[in-house]
Order: sequence, then structure tokens, then C-alpha cells
Amino acid sequence: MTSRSVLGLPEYGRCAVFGILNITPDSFSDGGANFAAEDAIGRGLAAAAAGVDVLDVGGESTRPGAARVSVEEELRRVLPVVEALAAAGAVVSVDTMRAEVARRCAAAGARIVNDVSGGLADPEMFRTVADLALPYILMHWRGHSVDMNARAVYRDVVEDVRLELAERLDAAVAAGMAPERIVLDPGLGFAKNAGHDWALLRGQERLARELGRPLLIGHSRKRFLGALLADAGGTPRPAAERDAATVAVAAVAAARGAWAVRVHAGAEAADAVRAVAAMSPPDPAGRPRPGSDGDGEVAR
Ligand code: PMM
Repeated sequence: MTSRSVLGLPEYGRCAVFGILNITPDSFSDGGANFAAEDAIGRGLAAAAAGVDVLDVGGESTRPGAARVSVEEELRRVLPVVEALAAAGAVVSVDTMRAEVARRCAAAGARIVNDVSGGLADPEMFRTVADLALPYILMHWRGHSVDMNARAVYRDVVEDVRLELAERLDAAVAAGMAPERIVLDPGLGFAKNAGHDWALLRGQERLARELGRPLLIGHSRKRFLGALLADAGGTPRPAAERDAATVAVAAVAAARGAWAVRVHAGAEAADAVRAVAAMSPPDPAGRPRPGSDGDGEVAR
């Protein structure tokens, strides 16, 4: 059964929006614009004020080919931002593959752990998150960014990703995590080519139904959108000019029941998911109707 509730988080009554706050000098899509902590905090607060539900703070770039940063550097980047945003009352997620970073950020006020490696990069991750009893985003992953494109080989991408996510979900539960706290993510762009990404988006409802857990979709500004919007000479559309397509995909993913989307253009996606909720039929499972969860009036 498709579920939209995650233990430890509010019932949003619609698709939630994760706003991306990458504190990296080399992130592929925002060019390190958030590198200074103060700037990231300001952007995070503005995103929350614009209706973004969760601020996803990350200190390690995962763009294709990226090298890893040290745990010390990752902590130096993310901790002050997590602390300030949590203190200001925002719901903060930490985007990390490291158990140590997850633990330190939880102590600083993070309420969600977002692990693009699905627990594969750090053998301590599942046990740590089980101890912290925090919601956890478990993404489909086949290896570090430095050589992940070579792993983009599938027999049937939707079925293969479903099986690999189901295995990781079982492993997380075996390590003591409550399944009710786990959100799954097909990992668009991670060991996937554009055809794989589109196939996974088309398979979203099947993945959610067969895996039985809510899905987060992380498509924002990714390469498959750049390729779709390439110019006549075949040059991909630059990352910062992919937001209209990003918001369109977010709206369709929301209409198909995504639990959350993770985007750079948070304010635009926040508006889009509210519009989608307002035009969607009432939920037979009894989710609150749009506008009844503090969103303000539906007809603005
Ligand atoms: N993509 C990126 C980083 N973190 N987290 C989740 N759960 N899902 C994703 O698809 C995802 C992620 C890479 O994109 P970015 O550099 O724009 O943050």
C-alpha cells in the first residue's frame, strides 16, 4: 500500500518540499553560492518563509566525478548551518553519508537524516540512525560519485531499483530501524543515465506501491533535464536554467503521490505542490485536505 506518513514528521497533507542547501564550493548546480554559512542560513530562512517544509543541509558534493571531503571539513561546513536553522525553528535534514555527521547534526537539531548511499557508504549508519530514532531517507545508490556513471547498467531499471531498494530497506530494518521512519528514493542521476531517470519517474507509482513506503523524488536541475532542454547544437541547458522543468516534474510527482520532492527552487515548488493538492481528489486514507494544515488559504 502507498503510504504518505513518516513517523516523527508532521502529516503535511500534500507532497512536502525539501529545499536544497548545499554548502560546497563545487556543487554542480548552484556553483557553491551557499558556501558561506551565513549566506546558507539566510537562504534557508527565506526558503522556510516561502513555504519550504524541510531544509536539506549538505556539505559534500555528490555531482558525477566528485571526490570526497574529510569528515572534519564536512562537519565544519554543515554544523553551524544546521544549528542556526534548527534554533530558528526550521525542520532540518542533514544530507550525509557519514554516521558521525548524522550523530553530530542530530545533536545540533537536525530531525531527518538524508543518506544518498542508502547506508552503503558507512557501515555504522543504520545502527546510528536506529539509535537516534530519526526519520531516514534511504536512496538507491551503487557507489561513490567518482565512478558512478560506469555503474549505470540495468536489465530493467524500475525493477532493478525496486529490488535493490527492497534489499536495503530489509537491511535497515534488520539493523533496528523502524520501517515507519523510512522514506525511499530512486536516486535520479546516481548511476543512472537520462533514459533511466525518465523511466524511474514514469515508474514512481509502481515503486511506491510495491515497496510500501513513501517516496522522495530528487530530480532538481539534474543532467536529464539539461539534456531534454538542450539547444539546437545539443549543448545541455545550464543547471540554473532548468527550474521551470524542475517545477513541472515536481508537480507531476506530487500528483502521483510523492511524499516529498527535493529542489533548489523551493519557493516555486512550494507553490506548485499546494496547487496540486488543491486540485487533487480527497484522500481515501483520510489525509488532511489542503489548507487544513496551516498552509493558509487555498484560494490566494
Ligand atoms: N541528489 C543530490 C544530493 N542529495 N538526496 C536525495 N535524497 N535524493 C537525491 O536525488 C539527491 C540527494 C545531488 O544533487 P545536488 O547536488 O543538487 O544536491
